[in-house]
Amino acid sequence: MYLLVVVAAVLFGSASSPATAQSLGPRKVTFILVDNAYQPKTSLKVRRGETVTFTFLNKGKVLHEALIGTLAVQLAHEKEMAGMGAAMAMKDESDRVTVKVGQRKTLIFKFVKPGAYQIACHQPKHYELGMKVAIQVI
Ligand SMILES: [Cu+2]
Repeated sequence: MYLLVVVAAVLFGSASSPATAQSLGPRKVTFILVDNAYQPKTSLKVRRGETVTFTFLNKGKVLHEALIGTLAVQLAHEKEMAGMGAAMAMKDESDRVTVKVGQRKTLIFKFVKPGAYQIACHQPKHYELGMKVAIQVI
């Protein structure tokens, strides 16, 4: 059963597009990071307990990041980053990556609890400029 799920993820995940990003099921989702947005901007629906492999590719001209978490997590990190002033790279963790220009990073994230999540960038001003994507965990 586990093997079947993995195979399905590989088969369907490779065709990442705005259309598949909306669908349910194990999958891979790729975001292009530009200045200052994620592409596609489409919101995602994820099942509770689902693990999603996210790939982030920075095609912008500045440093970006991707933090996956609830609104509370986003606001706490926004506050933390705002206190630091200039753009800086945070340490990669299980829920966040910093992506340099031209760099590609992968984050495998399991959505344990239902609720409203976001993927967001908290480099100076990026969050308020709308560099975020909504994720609904059902
Ligand atoms: Cu950014």
